[in-house]
Amino acid sequence: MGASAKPQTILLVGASGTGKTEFVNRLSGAQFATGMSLGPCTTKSQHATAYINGQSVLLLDTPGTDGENGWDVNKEIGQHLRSLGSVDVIGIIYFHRIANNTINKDILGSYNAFKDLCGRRALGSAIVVTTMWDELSNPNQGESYAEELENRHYKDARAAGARFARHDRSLESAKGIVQMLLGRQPVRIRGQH
Ligand SMILES: Nc1nc2c(ncn2[C@@H]2O[C@H](COP(=O)(O)OP(=O)(O)OP(=O)(O)O)[C@@H](O)[C@H]2O)c(=O)[nH]1
Ligand SMILES: [Mg+2]
Repeated sequence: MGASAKPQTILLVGASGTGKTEFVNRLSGAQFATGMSLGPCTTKSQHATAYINGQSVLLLDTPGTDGENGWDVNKEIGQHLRSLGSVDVIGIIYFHRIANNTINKDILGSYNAFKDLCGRRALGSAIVVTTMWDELSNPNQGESYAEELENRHYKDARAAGARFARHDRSLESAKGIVQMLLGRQPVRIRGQH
């Protein structure tokens, strides 16, 4: 294994209440605040290290992007990354609640902020992760929502090489998603340097 001194880093982005912080806590043992209040829960980016199959990975949890605040959040992510010094960003995980199928202004705002953060190249190192499958009143509906996301709403991300995955809230599922990114070539995201 190459002895890179730079921490492998993954960014977790997406609308508020999509499960980003819970995902980080589950993998790293961190105890960052999670919650379902009216406003965003995470207001500043925060990072924690997880160990997966003997490899360490730095997870950068970011504030939810809703409506118009995506630009500010992206700026703050850039600042946080720069404060970490020299890191290798190996991927971006974009979270989407499957149980909330309506593609409204807030979700589109989050998606646009995510694409802007990545730029076209890094979009190929992104994973669109759907969460909250357990909250669907009809689990079969999830299948058609997921297909619609992939083929319609988020099709330009897919065209740029982004992959799609489902998270069932378990540790194994979170690990599997991160493993999809471990070892990838680093990408540069907006504001990193
Ligand atoms: N039912 C259900 N609840 C979940 C799931 N994932 C996370 N949650 C809960 O949903 C709430 C929101 O999760 P967070 O991890 O705080 O969401 P976030 O994306 O970090 O939200 P912001 O910090 O506001 O951007 C918390 O109460 C979590 O425990 C899931 O798959 N199913
Ligand atoms: Mg959060």
